[in-house]
Amino acid sequence: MLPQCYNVAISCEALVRIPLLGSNHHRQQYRPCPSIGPRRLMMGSNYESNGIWRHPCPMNMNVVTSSRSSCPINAVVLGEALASEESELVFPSKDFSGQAMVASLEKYLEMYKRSIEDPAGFWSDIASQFYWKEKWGKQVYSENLDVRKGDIKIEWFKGGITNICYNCLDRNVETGNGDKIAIYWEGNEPGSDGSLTYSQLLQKVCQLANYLKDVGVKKGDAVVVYLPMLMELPITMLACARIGAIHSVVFAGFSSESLAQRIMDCKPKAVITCNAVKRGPKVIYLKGIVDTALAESAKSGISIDVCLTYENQSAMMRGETKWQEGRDIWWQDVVPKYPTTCEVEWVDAEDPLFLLYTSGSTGKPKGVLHTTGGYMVYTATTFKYAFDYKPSDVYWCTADCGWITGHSYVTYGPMLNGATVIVFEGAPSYPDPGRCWDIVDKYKVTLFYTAPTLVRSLMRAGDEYVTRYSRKSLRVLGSVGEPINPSAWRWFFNVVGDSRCPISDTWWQTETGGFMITPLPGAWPQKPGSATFPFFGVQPAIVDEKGLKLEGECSGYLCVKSSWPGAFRTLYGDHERYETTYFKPFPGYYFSGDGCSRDKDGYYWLTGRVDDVINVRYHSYLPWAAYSKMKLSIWDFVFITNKFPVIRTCGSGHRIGTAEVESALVSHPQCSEAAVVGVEHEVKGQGIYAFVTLADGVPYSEELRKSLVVTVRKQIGAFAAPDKIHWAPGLPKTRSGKIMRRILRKIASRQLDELGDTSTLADPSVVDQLIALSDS
Ligand code: 6R9
Repeated sequence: MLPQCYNVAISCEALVRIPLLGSNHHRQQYRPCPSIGPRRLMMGSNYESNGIWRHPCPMNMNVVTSSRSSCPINAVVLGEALASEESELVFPSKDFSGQAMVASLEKYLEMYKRSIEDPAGFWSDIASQFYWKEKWGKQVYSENLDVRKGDIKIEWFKGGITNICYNCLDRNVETGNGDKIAIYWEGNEPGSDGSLTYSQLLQKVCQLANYLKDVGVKKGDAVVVYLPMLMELPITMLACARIGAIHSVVFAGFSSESLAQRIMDCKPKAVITCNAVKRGPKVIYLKGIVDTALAESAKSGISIDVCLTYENQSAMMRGETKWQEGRDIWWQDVVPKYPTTCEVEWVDAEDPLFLLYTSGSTGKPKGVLHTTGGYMVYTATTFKYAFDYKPSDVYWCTADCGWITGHSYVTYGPMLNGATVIVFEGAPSYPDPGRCWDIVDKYKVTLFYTAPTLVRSLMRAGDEYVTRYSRKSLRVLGSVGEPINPSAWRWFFNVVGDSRCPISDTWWQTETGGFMITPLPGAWPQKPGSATFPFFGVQPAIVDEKGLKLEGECSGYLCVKSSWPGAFRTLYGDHERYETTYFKPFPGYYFSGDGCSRDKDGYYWLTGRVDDVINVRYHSYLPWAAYSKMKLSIWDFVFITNKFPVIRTCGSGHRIGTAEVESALVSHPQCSEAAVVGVEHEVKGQGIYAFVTLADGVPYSEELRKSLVVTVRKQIGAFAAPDKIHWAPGLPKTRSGKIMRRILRKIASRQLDELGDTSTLADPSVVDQLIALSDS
C-alpha cells in the first residue's frame, strides 16, 4: 500500500512542455528562429521528431507526446542571449547544468518522488550527514496537520540529540576547514571591514556562551537580541544555540514599544544589544531604544538583570552612552576574558532553537517557534540545492538577521554547509547605489541573494551603477520576500548577472523555516517571475474558498499538505492561535496566507498575501542624488527628514499586519478610527495606505498627518509608517459594522470603476466622499 501522501500527489499538476534536460541536449534541440532574431528560439527538428514532453508532476513519470510539438517557444539559454519580454523560458546552459548538483529535471523528479513517497528515508539519509550525539528514535517524524483529527503536531527526528552550533562550527573545524573564512564583515563605511575564520568564530562563540552561562542563562531560557548586522549578531545566535538557550532576535529597526512587547512576551534572562549603529549617514541610538523598552517592561513586572552592550565605536563611543550600573555591561569588558572553548549543551531535535515574531492579520505579533533538528536539516539542504552551493562559493544575502531570511540564510543554512558568508552592516545604496556591486567585486561574491524591492530600487538608479563594476564572480542570483515582477527579473538577470546567472526565486515564510517553492538552478528552465516547482518533500496544494484542491492550471489559496522538517512547531505560548490561523482555514492543510496560480506548464506563480498582511520590503537610506534620479512618487517624501536627505525604501522581510498599523493610529488622541490597506508601490512592492477618521471637531492638517506617521514609527518602527494618509470622514461599513476593505483597496489604487456592489453598505455615500478626498 502506498502512503497517503503518494495518492494525493499523484493527481497533481498539468502537462509541462519541458524538454528533457538530463541529456544536456537542449542546446542542439533549440535553434534560433530567423524571423524573430537570435533572442527568440524555437524547437528544432530533433526535438520535434523525438516528441518528448514531460509531466512535471514528480509522481507521474509518463512520457507523453505533445500535440503542439511544432509551436514555437520563446526561450533563451544562460549566457547566450539577453532575456526579453518575449522570453517565456530561460534555460540553464550546458556548462551550468554540467556542474550542477541537480543537473536535470529527471534527477529532480527522481529525488522529489522519493522525498514524497519515503520522507522518513529521504530526510534521515540527509540528516545522517550531520553530527548527532544520539540518533533519533524509530519514528523519523510524526505529524497531524488535520484539525479534525485532533491537535496539530509536527515532530522530526524526535529523540535525536544534537546541537546546531556544533554542526555549524565545530564540525567544520574538525573536518579541516578551521582556516576557511566563515564571515567577511563589511561595515557601513566603505573601507571598514573584518573577517573571521571558522576557528576564530568558534572561539568567539564559545567566549560569549561561557559568559551567558556565567550570568545564569540556561538551557530553555530566552535571550532577546537587538543588534544590527555586526559579526556579533550571528555570534550571539550561535552562542545561544550552543548552550541550548532560545534566541529571540528583534530587528534593530523596531521601536522601543515593539521591543518591549517582545521582551514581555518571552521574558528573557538577558538582552544583548549595542550602543549605536550607522546605517547610511544616519546614527541610530539602539541602547536608548533598549533602555526605554526595559523601563516599559519593568512597569509590567518583567525586569531584566543583564543588558550586555557591544560598544560599536564606528557609531558611538562608550562615554556618550547612557548606562544603568548593575544591569548594563560592556561586551568588550567581559566576553573576551572568558575561555575560548565551551562544552556543548546537547539538546533534543525537538527542543526549541529560536523565536521570531512575525505579523499576523489581527492582534499582537506571533512568536513563531522553530525547533532544532528538523530546522537544521532543512535550512542546510535548501541552501545547498537552491543555490547549487560549492565549497569555493562566497555567499552574500543582503537580509538582516532580524528577519527569518537572516536566520536561515545568513547564519544557519550557509554555516551548516561551511560556507563563506558576507555580513553587511550598511545600507545597500550607501554611499551610492553601486555599493552592492562594489562589495561583490571586493569579495568576489558568487551567490547573491536579495529582495525584489532592492532590485527595483537599484534598477531605477540606473544601469551605470552596475556596469561600472565587473561582477564576473557572480554565479547564481536569488530573490525573496515578494513576487519579483518580470521586468525586475529581467533587469536582475540581464544587467546584474550579464544573462549568465540563473535566478533562484525562493518562495517561503518565517513559518516554513526554509525554501518551499524554488528553482534548482541547472535542473529546469526558469520563467521570469515564477518560483517554479516545490522543493523536496514539499507538497503544495492550491485550493478554492471551500478548501477543495484544484488540479492543473488554476488560481487559489496556497496550502501545503503534510509536514516538512523546517516547519514551525507552534506560536509561542499560543498553540490555539497556531491552529486557528494556519490549520483551521482549510482543514487538512497548512495555509500560507498567500494566493497562487499554477500555469499550464505546472509552474507556480505567487500572487501575494490574501489576508490583511502587507509585505513592506527593504529599509534603507539613499543619498539625495540617488533619490532625485529615481523619480519616486510624492509619498516617498514622507520619509525624508530635515536632518538627512534620505529616503526609506525597501530590505527584506518586513511583514506587517494592517491591524497593527491601525491600532497604532487609533492610539493617537486625535484619531477615532483607521483602516489600513496595502497598495502597489513602484519600489517597495507594497505600500501602506491608511484611511483615517479624526475625532469630532478636529480639523485635518499637515501637522496632524505628520504626527500620525510619527506615532506609527514610534510604536512599530519606521518601516511601518504609512506611505499615504487618506482623510476619511466615514469608512465604508456593512450594516453589521464591518469595514469593507475591498472598497478601500480599490479607492487606494484608484480603480474607481471596479468598486463593485456598494449597496450593502450602511451608508453608500461614504464612498463618494472618500473619492472626493482622494488627493487631499
Ligand atoms: C522569507 C520571507 C513571507 C511572505 C510570503 C509571501 C512573500 C516571500 C516570496 C514571496 C512571492 C517569493 N514572499 N518570498 N512572494 N515570491 N519568492 O520573506 O518571510 O517575512 O515571513 O514573509 O513573503 O507573501 O507569505 P516572511
